[in-house]
Amino acid sequence: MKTIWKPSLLALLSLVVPAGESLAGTADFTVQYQNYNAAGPNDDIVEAGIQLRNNTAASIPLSSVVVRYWFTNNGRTPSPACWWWKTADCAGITLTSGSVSATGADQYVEVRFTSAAGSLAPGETSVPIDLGITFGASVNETDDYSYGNQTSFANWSKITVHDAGSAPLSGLRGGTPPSASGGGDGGGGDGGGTVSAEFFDDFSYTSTADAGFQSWWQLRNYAGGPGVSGAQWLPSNASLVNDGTTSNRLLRLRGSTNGTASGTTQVEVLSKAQKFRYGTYASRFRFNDATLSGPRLFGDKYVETFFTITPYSSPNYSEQDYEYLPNGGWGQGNTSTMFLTSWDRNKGSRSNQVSASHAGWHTLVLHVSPSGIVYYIDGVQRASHGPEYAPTIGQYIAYQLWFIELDTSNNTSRTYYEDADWVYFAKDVLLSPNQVEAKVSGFRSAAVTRKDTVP
Ligand SMILES: [Ca+2]
Ligand SMILES: [Ca+2]
Ligand SMILES: [Ca+2]
Repeated sequence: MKTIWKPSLLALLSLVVPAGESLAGTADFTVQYQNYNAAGPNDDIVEAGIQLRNNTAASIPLSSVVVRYWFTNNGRTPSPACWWWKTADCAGITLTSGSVSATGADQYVEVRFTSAAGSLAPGETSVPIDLGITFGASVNETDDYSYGNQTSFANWSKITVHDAGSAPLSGLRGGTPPSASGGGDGGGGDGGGTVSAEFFDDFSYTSTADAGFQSWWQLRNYAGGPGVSGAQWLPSNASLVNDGTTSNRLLRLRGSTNGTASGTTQVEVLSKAQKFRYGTYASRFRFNDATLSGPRLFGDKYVETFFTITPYSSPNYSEQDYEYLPNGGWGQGNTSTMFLTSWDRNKGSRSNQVSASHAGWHTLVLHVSPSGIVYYIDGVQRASHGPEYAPTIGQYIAYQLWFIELDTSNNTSRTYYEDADWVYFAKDVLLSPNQVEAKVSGFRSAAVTRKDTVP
């Protein structure tokens, strides 16, 4: 085994001349690559210099993406290693590998970033990641998809960038992945997110009395938790409204209180079907800090939520929650906080918090697979929970607005609210947030306001 060569910092400052290569797929990132060991295509080591350019207008946390290097292992067992000059001991990076069935690749090494890796500003290019993959014996590199005899840094589309947590060939953010050879796991090799069964509702109804709405959704009218004891759950707290001056319709959920339990109403909209398990769940959703009417009182702690659930009484109970607390609560004082929480009957729960106002429209994308649960907000991964939280049976999709506690000192009526523009589910495939947006755009272009092919 050779020692992995560490390029000098001086050499790293000289580079980056775009090669003008045409890049297919999404283009949030451009990968630049130098083969540090171009002289040894048939030895025991791959040595790739990799750097990422953020092509978007937004700062992107590196922890939200991964880099995949694709190769054939020629029957050997690879051991990935790396140095990264931004943090000399490679802190900020972890490496893993996985199997794949694709043209030029039966395996890939995935570079992941911890929060310590920071963010890439718009237009910024990272320092090089020095990726080494050792095999313990000679292998052929020239049959590897990501291999190139490229002796200085230049654009390279065959090393790819994906959303963290995505399936091997999915969640594309930069470069062109190898073509899938057979399989049909729904991962798709086209970066376009091949979907075999899906559920979509643009909430294009006149009212909740519409037969279409009633055939897919149920409005809670029975008392009980969660929320303030004695509060009512009112079907009439859900309605369909116009999106401003447009004809696009929104599902609006309202909760009201006058500071007393009996004067408090909550709302739940639950799918009639309990058939959603693995796949991509998504909703474009408006959280609000302001009230619809009356004063905003920080003594009112309440929850605006999009979530999945199985009956709490079930031995197979599971749940994945986006729960936004505009007025704080649950130990957060008055600080607006998003709770991202996964539940399992036997394993308890795991939660991450984002302490910031989320007022306004957001696209929520949830990946649920046997590997675990990943929460995205506006394309940025905000939480990842392990396989112990993967649901074991079909789940419902739901929205609620409910009160944790009330400001009982003020008897002025006030109404809080949230809006859902659309909801989407793709069965057994993990779509990137960009792919979800593309699906919804496609439905709208085709004038599809609702669709359900999920068995
Ligand atoms: Ca080599
Ligand atoms: Ca090979
Ligand atoms: Ca809509």
